[in-house]
Amino acid sequence: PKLIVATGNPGKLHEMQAYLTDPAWELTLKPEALDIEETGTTFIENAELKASQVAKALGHWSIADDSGLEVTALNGAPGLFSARYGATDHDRIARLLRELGDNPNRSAQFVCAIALARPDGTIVLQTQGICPGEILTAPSGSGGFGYDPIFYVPEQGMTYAEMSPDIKHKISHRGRAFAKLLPQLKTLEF
Ligand code: ITT
Repeated sequence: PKLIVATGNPGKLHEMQAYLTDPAWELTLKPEALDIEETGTTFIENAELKASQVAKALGHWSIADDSGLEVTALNGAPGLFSARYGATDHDRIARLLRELGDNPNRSAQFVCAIALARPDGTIVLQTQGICPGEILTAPSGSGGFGYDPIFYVPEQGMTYAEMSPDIKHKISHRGRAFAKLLPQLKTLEF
């Protein structure tokens, strides 16, 4: 069946496509004009909102990702507002580094919630993945998207932006969410 990927973020789309390789699903990008307001108070709620409303509007299966970066010393900001924290990736990174300043507590985590909706908008699967890390004092690396150049993962000794796509896909918040989702997706009847 057709599966609408309910995102307007090209970086996310690119990564989601790397997980959604089962030929049973015919991936299709959501039309740009169909923009869902993110009124939820959790990542899961927003992922469900986006998947459900896009599925209903188009009459096809839909999958959505809601994600963000939670910085401990900023009480979890930018969190749900990660996309709205600035106009461009550059602005968002600059603002985060400014607000964190020389605070010695650099601890942070990336969170990714994924939801899958049936053509009638019913949510049938939802899952969440988390990747702990640290915020650097300056960007490093050129891969990935968004906050990747300032998000350092101690286990890998690299920022998300320094990792090969393969490594990021394995260890990232999105990778961990999809690792839980994919086995369930396989057992679905459609
Ligand atoms: P859609 O809602 O259309 O999918 P969005 O960019 O608005 O796109 P979100 O509301 O979920 O999506 O915002 C997530 C933001 O968190 C995103 O814009 C990035 O700035 C950041 N983000 C999420 N995953 C990331 C990743 O793997 N690497 C870097 N930044 C990421």
